Amino acid sequence: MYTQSLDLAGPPQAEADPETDRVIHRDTRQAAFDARIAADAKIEPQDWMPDAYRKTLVRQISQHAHSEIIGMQPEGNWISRAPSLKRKAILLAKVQDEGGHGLYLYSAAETLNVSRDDLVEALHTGRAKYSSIFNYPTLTWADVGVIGWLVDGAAIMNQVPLCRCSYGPYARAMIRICKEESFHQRQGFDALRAMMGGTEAQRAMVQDAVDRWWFPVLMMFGPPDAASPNSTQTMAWGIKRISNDDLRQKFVDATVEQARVLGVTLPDPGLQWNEARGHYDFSPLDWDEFRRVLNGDGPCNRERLATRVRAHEEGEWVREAAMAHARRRNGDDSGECDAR
Ligand code: BYC
Repeated sequence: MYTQSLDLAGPPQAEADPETDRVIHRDTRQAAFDARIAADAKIEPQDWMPDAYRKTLVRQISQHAHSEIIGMQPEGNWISRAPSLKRKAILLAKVQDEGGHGLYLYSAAETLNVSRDDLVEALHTGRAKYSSIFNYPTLTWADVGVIGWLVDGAAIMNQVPLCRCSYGPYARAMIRICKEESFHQRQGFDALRAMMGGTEAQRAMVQDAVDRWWFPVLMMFGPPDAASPNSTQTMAWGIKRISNDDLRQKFVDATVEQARVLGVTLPDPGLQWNEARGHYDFSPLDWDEFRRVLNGDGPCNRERLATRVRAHEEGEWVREAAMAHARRRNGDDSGECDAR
């Protein structure tokens, strides 16, 4: 797994700058990096960066990419059972968007000198994490709407600040992703609104889905700040801009009114407006459940990973064909592809 250890650069080392051929010191580069971070300027792939900054970005961006790719499964499960042609077309496009987000993010990670194959292998062997939320099952069509409304809603809350992340390629990828996520959130809300205007059974189905997803969605934001080993450093580096707890609170505050408009009850008796804080209070979350899911023991962990590995293996011929096509376009094809 990409380590969390913040192995700071060792003693200053002399290195040759390939452009000027002059010997420059690591602490000079560190000072330039620190100055860029302090000035809120972007770090680009060709810029020198501390190893720990690079490792942290690889960890977060690749886990984010894995989440997008694994996140295609719970909703993909319902494409063939969507209740109308319109909903099916929307869902197809949405799931395809998630695949696209994964690809932008793998590309952003690759600018940090890691190979896509290594990242994918880390996912497939269970060394890399992906978002806890995708280890829960989609039992009914209402779950698809709730994923759009709540899961994508939480994702936007977390991802909008990442558009200002200090690492340029990640920040730029997030701008595009957030635009698409906004549409995803609205389509989820729209699907639920249609169901809430339907029969009693449909309304009960929506309420049941909200009851099952609400607490896992709140855990998407990560452990409480006091138990978040990475936050202090990633915030100092301008990767994360808002803490896990603050984002969770912003999400709760924004969602209560949406639930009222929809006509569903959020399943937390402790949820109430706190005038003094100017925020909604909510009940403590079950962090044991979160740890179990992260450790591979959620309701769908094994199924999600097995499905992903199988899809990767079955897609081998597509990757081979794409490589053969690329070689041919570059004029260095041996003709081996035609002979097959
Ligand atoms: N699930 O120190 P912390 C989507 C891990 S997909 C699993 O607070 P950090 C969508 C964390 O990695 C959007 N693991 O970490 C797709 C760390 O472990 P490691 C997914 C979690 O990084 C399809 C440890 O716990 N979004 O929208 O500072 C369909 C300690 O945590 C989780 C992103 O990936 C979790 N929920 O903060 C629909 C956003 N939470 O790595 C929708 C990008 C924490 O040290 N990522 N962990 O072994 C982030 O913003 C941050 O990485 C996090 C965690 C806020 C998630």
